[in-house]
Amino acid sequence: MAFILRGKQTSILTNSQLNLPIMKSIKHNMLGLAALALLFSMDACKPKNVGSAVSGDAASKTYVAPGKYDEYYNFVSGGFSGQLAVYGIPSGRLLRVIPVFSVDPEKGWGYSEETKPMLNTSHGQVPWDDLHHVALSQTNGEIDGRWVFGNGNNTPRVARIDLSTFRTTEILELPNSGGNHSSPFLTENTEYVIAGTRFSVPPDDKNGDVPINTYKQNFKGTISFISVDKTNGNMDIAFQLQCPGVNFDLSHAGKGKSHGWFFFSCYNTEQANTLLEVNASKRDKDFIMAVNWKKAEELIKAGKGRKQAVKYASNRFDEKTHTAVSTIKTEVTVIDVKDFPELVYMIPCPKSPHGCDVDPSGEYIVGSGKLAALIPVFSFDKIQKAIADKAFEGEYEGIPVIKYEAALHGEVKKPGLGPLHTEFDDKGNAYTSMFVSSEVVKWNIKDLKVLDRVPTYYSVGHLMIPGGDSKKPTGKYLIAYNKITKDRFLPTGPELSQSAQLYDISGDKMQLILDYPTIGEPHYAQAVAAATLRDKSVKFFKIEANEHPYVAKGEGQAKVVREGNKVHVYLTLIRSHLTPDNIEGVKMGDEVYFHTTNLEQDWDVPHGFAIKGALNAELLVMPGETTTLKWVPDKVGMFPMYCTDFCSALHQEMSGYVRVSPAGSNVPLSFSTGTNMPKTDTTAKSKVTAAK
Ligand code: K7E
Ligand code: CUA
Repeated sequence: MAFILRGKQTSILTNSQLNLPIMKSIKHNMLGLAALALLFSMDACKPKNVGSAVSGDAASKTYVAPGKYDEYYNFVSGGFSGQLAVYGIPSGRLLRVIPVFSVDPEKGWGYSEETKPMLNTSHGQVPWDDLHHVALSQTNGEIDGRWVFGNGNNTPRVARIDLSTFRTTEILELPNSGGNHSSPFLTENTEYVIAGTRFSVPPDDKNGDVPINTYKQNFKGTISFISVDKTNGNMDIAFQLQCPGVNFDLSHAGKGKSHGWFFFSCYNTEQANTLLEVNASKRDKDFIMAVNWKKAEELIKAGKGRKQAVKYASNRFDEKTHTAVSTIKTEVTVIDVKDFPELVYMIPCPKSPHGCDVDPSGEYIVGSGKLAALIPVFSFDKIQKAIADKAFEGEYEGIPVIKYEAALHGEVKKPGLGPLHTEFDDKGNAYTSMFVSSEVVKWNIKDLKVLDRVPTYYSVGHLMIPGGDSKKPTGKYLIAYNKITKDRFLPTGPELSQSAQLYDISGDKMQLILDYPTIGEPHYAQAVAAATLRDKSVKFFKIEANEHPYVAKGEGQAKVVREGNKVHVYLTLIRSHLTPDNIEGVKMGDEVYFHTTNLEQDWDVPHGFAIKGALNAELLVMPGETTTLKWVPDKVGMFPMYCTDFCSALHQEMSGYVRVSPAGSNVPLSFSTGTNMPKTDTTAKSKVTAAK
């Protein structure tokens, strides 16, 4: 398949455009299926001239000298790793991996008693997820550097990460949802985090035990509006919109003139319940769904919502006790959109749209049909006029469908193959990723002319420009996040790293300046100027403010307390010893809780804690913090424990022992540091004397 398709293009890819020899030998009725399969087979297109893509001054543009800082923090989703990675831009240096939805034994995330509740859901502890999209909080449509939100695509959840600690501080589960892909997307003052379900499912209060092929009757697509407390960021489900059963893919809020509206790309408007690659690819056009959320807010205020019994977890980390609390909530307010006119409209969009992106002015809405050979750009003003004029072509599941031409600003012709996502710069340009033709295409938003195209290596998903989905984009860097790397890095067995590619977009022509591997699978990412965050960074937690119930605020408070078969060890960590470091009197059948407090009051002095045979994890304890490891001894004997983080020249000495005795033994509970010395051994002494 040619790298850049040069043949005639219509609004929908035809089989001949796919130009696949294999097609000739396949039965005609299988053409659609085969075409789609090949269209999305990952290495369908490999650009030529791979080696010559980088020009001479690339190194100086990405070189950040030792000891110097990067210009941007880049928050990159980890996809199936469930985590969030933080990179410095333009160096591409990995600064941090933040555990979000997936357990992380490195830091004890999801293993320590304090963090276990963060991963609680209505299903119990779900220790992993699939994090696709990140959204930095905004004020007046500009990134404000307070929080970054991420979606759990598997078990529908939204996480909030505090950008003063770079830690996940809240996870909210979403009821009535079957996958949370179209999420999280923010309104311009972070009034709401919006989350649309990927899979439509029967609502939680309905009997879900129905035949799968009753999709059309029984399945609904729910969109959650999550309110965000302005002062502390706490999230709550303000209300949900019950929409027709389709798949919601992506979304963006209106901004500026379109503030108050939300736009969602919908696919599977065929409402297929099987073999979606064929059955959900039948219609020439699916929809962008436009939601007047200010109107929805009014309806909720007027009491028009219906209370629905549900079950979902709201998990919050308390910075004072350094402990998460999980609360199961039991009610949401739902509005059925078909019952309220002027709330939701459908705009036809070719074909199986994926990205749904709004330009910085809020006027233009870009729908990227994965199977379309053009990119439609809709006009907010025209949408409003079409609504006023009732320029509808009918309805879909009770929702008015605006005439395509009435909403359309225009189409970008021949952009490339497989458009996915669009970001914007500060000069009125848009940049769209082309998954199938592996390229980034730059085009002008007003006249829709293609201005430039550069190859990606390979199969690009999302793009990212710092501020690129806000009202204030920048115009210096663009990053492409690629699914396939093939020959780009040293081979590492069957699994190769996915990658990011950094482009300089300051000139007319985009220029590739750096490749670097990423963790997990990168989907969306955002970036914020380093100056916005770096001075807010918490350096350590104040020990006097620590309200953990098992804190020891000094070595004098270190102790071991037995409560039945539970043994609570109030253990302190400071360079370079554990207190206590000799513990005896633990017995088989006991549950031991090591409540470890790091007494350091200095930046960058974590201590670790580990004990031999622990079935869960180690801990990494920040200065001033208390964290608990539960340990159930599995045999009688001696168990070394130690600090896992090389904290001083005597780090190797930062260790101790726990003696485990049989159940029913009469070894008394004792604990100490530095005093449990051997009794003077007169026998040994006399032996030495005798030998002389
Ligand atoms: Cu295109 Cu899940 Cu945003 Cu990945 S999604 S690429
Ligand atoms: Cu503390 Cu090593």
